[in-house]
Amino acid sequence: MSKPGNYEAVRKDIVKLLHQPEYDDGSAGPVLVRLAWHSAGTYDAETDTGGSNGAGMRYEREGGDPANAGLQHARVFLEPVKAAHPWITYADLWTLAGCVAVREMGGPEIRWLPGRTDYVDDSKLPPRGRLPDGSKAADHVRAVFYRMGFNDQEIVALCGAHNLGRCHSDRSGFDGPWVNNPTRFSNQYFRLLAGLEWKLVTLPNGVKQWVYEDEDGISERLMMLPTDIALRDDPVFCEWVDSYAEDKELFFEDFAKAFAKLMELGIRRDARGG
Ligand code: DDH
Repeated sequence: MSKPGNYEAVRKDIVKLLHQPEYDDGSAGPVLVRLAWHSAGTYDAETDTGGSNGAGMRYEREGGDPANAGLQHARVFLEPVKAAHPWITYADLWTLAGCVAVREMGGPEIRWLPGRTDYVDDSKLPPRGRLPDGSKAADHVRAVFYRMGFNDQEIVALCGAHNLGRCHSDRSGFDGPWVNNPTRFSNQYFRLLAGLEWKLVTLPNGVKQWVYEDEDGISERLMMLPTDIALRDDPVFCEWVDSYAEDKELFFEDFAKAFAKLMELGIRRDARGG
């Protein structure tokens, strides 16, 4: 067991578990990033409810939200780390793991602070349905992220996380990765979103998503959600899609800031950081 407060030791153990040859594209990284985001993304600024405090996904009420399907894999990956460092809260562990995973997959360093509690405050519990629905349009995306306190630029930066990982037909119903190398953090998602011709298809399960077909009509395995395409087609969002497609450094900088802000939603610390 490490000494309480030794977050460096926790970081090291998170790095060690990222390599998972039997899982998805060989990395636990993407699903850990999604766990961190979904733990925080329930925040509502107006009522100060939701957010990563409380690690509510441990319980059916939040963990069983269909939007969180598949995130049990991420929680299971982290159990040995929790066992080795029992002093860290789940809320801190999940958010830290997301930040460490981004960095280890080649992304920016994200400023992360400890201090989240696992105490579940019933008055702060988010209702289901606060996380975004991939089948919807730009107005839905704005409603969800404005509720958390983000602006249009931050929304686009955050959605650049879809450079990582994939959709699973048995989780969300959508299917496939956004980019060719889904375990390497880059601005490829924006370059493909802005640069390729996307075609709307209906999957056998009835779910609609966009796919890329090359000149010979051969369908590549790359995909976009309707909410991803909405970023390309919205007059304000698309300016940022283009900027991030052109400038990887700018994207990394803006992503790091916005993700750090996401991890802090609803978190308050006293002067000693407690
Ligand atoms: Fe996402 N995301 N996401 N996403 N997301 C999915 C996977 C991943 C939406 C829907 C989906 C963000 C924003 C949105 C990641 C990170 C982030 C899947 C597939 C769906 C559906 C799930 C599955 O089948 O396993 C929608 C809608 C939005 C939106 O903004 C409108 C943001 C902001 C982030 C972030 O991290 C900041 C990651 C990583 C994945 C890949 C997970 C995996 O298992 O691989």
